[in-house]
Amino acid sequence: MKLAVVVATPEVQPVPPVALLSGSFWQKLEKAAALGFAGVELMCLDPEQVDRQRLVRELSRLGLTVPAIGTGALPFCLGLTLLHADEGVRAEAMRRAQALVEMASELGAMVTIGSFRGWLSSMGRPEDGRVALAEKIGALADVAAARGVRLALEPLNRYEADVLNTAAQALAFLEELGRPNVGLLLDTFHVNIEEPSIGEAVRLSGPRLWHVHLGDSNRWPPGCGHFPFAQFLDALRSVGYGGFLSAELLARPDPDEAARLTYEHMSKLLKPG
Ligand code: LER
Ligand code: MN
Repeated sequence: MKLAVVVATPEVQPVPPVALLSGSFWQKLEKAAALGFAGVELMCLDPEQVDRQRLVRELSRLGLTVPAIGTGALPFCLGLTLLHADEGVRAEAMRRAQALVEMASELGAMVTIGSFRGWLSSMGRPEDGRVALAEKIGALADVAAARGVRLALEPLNRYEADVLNTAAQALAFLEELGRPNVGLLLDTFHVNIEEPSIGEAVRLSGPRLWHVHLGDSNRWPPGCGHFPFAQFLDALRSVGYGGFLSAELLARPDPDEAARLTYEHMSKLLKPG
């Protein structure tokens, strides 16, 4: 397992509260590498506005991987979600997501789908919302598959989503969806709120678990709340999870210190013995 940190690309304004590190985008990459992170998860709005040649050069120079591109800035900054009462918003959300899939294919990254899915309640009857969600994610998955990209669907707590709150619900949705390039992202902050059992959520997800977000019970850096990270890592080891653990948490006490505290706490727990 390797550690990553969520950073926002330069065009993302305002920076979402769960993206870390301060300074210019290029300074954030430098800082991530200097702290010891192996990866950066990019929260991006518009790949056209990112100097992707420079990005690839810098990632290679710093030895950083991009495990995932996050869609969370699309709802946060622009109010764009796959489910929405306004058809224009739904269409623009899909267009943006496809652009992120293209960027992900250049970087060998996944694309995450968390709050970007939107609310069932915005689509009228819940049954209609669910059908629309499956259509949207299915269509995006097909675009992604053609480019060799995987999507990671994230269960979110009940205060942030009215569909797919737990691993079991998301797995049932994946079963219906029938797209092998869609898997799961578990975020410890949401897991702590919704899952009947932390270990069981991981074991249930098993080989469909492709990505992890880190945040303590209060969404502060690991070690600043009461989420049982050691127990969580044991569960991840028991299913042979070898992916990234990506810090997506509140920038407290500040964006640099939050990243440093996360690295310090998690790297100790990951050390063998
Ligand atoms: C939202 O709380 C979250 O965890 C993000 O990963 C969603 O896009
Ligand atoms: Mn998350």
